[in-house]
Amino acid sequence: MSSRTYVGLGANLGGDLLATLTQAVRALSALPGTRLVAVSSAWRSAPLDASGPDFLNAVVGLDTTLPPIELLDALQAIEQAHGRERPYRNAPRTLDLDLLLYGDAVLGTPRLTLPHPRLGERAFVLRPLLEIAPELAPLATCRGWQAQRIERSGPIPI
Ligand code: A4P
Ligand code: MG
Repeated sequence: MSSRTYVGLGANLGGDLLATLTQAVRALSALPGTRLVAVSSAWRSAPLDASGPDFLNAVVGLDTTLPPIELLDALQAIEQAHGRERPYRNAPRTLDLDLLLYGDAVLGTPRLTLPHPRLGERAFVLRPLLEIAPELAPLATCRGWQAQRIERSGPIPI
């Protein structure tokens, strides 16, 4: 049985951010037991609680038979393949992949928290997520997110 999951993508280092997101979406859709069901636009956003240049963010919807931890392993492998370094928390990054939702799973383990703990307060997650899944609007728990600077940049050419 497969589960509907949503993955957030973000990049703010390494040149062609749109190419990075596009390659990451292709890598996600090629995962075993996984089907790409929705891709948001790319959105340009100011760094939130982070430094460096503007981010390009997106969200994809996937149907997958991979269990949550195996999906997280796969996300981290794709990050590594894009040269992700982790000098400190919220450091600028070539590619960040966050597991936002996995079906209706609720999990609080050291390696994986579901839903993603900061999902409901960040425009760079909520704008692309609600673009492809407007029925998830009740997840926007903090009203301040609407004031965060973000603009639609264009489609992801997958
Ligand atoms: N982890 C626990 N739960 C999850 C989950 N649901 N999805 C653990 C992914 N990972 C999860 O993540 C640290 C650890 O979180 C992982 O080893 C995993 O076991 P990380 O990706 O190594 O580090 P990070 O990204 O620096 O930290 P974190 O907490 O993921 O930060 P966020 O919340 O991802 O924020 N501003 C804009 N405009 N756009 C952005 O994309 N991103 C961040 C990062 C900050 N500001 C931003 C953006
Ligand atoms: Mg992360």
